[in-house]
Amino acid sequence: MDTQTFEHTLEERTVQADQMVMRYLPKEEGPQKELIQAMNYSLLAGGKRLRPILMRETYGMCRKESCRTVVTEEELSAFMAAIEMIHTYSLVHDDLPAMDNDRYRRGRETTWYVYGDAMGILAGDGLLNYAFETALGTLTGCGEKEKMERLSGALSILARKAGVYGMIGGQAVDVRDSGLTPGSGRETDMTPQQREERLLFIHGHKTAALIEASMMTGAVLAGAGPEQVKKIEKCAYNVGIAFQIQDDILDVTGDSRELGKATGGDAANHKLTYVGLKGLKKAGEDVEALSREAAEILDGFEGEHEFLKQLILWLIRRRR
Ligand code: GRG
Repeated sequence: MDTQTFEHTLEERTVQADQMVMRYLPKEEGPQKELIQAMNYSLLAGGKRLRPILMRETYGMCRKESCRTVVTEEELSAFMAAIEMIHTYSLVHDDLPAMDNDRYRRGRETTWYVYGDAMGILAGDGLLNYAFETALGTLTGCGEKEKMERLSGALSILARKAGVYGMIGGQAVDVRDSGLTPGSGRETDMTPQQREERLLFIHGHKTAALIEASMMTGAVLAGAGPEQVKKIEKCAYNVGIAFQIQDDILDVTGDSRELGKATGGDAANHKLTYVGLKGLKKAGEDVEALSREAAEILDGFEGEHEFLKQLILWLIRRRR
């Protein structure tokens, strides 16, 4: 696939994912209208829609023509919207004054900055819950055993990877190490190896877990078996770690207008980052190596994955 075709396809897939998210927005009505406006404000702020795109592409790669209709595109789309809601909630909460205290995200003022702290917290809570309401909607009237197993398998992955043993767990360790909770702060007597292990724990949970959820749910909904799902998990872990390292790099070298958010926050918040640990050059090399390994894992799959592979390689050079 040449660069022009890739970019055109990416544009097309992003528009599709945008439309998908829009179809599932809660209606801005009732006494809680302001809460729903705050939820939709953050969801409609744009963003790359990377997670729903990864889900759809993995579903396409793993789907067998013979069982095309077990889980429909319609049901997949509910999961695509759900993962973007979970991701958006995490950004809304991460931006709060109690966490990163950011005023600018996705090229516009952050949710808490527009609607206030209390509504920012509730909008995040609302998005997380609405994500599960949306995905659970696929179970209504579902009598078929195989379909039920796939949908509930995908739901379990979503819940676990977003939770204590996934994203929230990673964020909690990050927040603690950054000294944001009473009596906390980075342990000063760690060896370099322990520091690297801690950083990989944080990156692997805070960032990679949701990327793993995106690709693994796509695979499970398509009917992939446990061995294939394991391979997808490893591939997505690599993509997630590379994505976070690139985020650390962009925090140092990026352009805030291009990124749609402030840069330099990691240094200002004394965060342990991959760039801080290994330096810019090695960080860039590791993004490349992790992404190439992820792309090789995909080559072990028979289903169509050219665009997915190009997307993973494109992320190496992303500027936003
Ligand atoms: C608050 C429970 C909780 C978790 C927050 C995701 C996260 C955990 C914090 C965000 C911190 C951060 C900027 C991490 C870097 C990786 C990342 C998730 C970047 C944002 O994702 P993109 O670039 O965002 O896909 P868009 O806006 O394009 O969707």
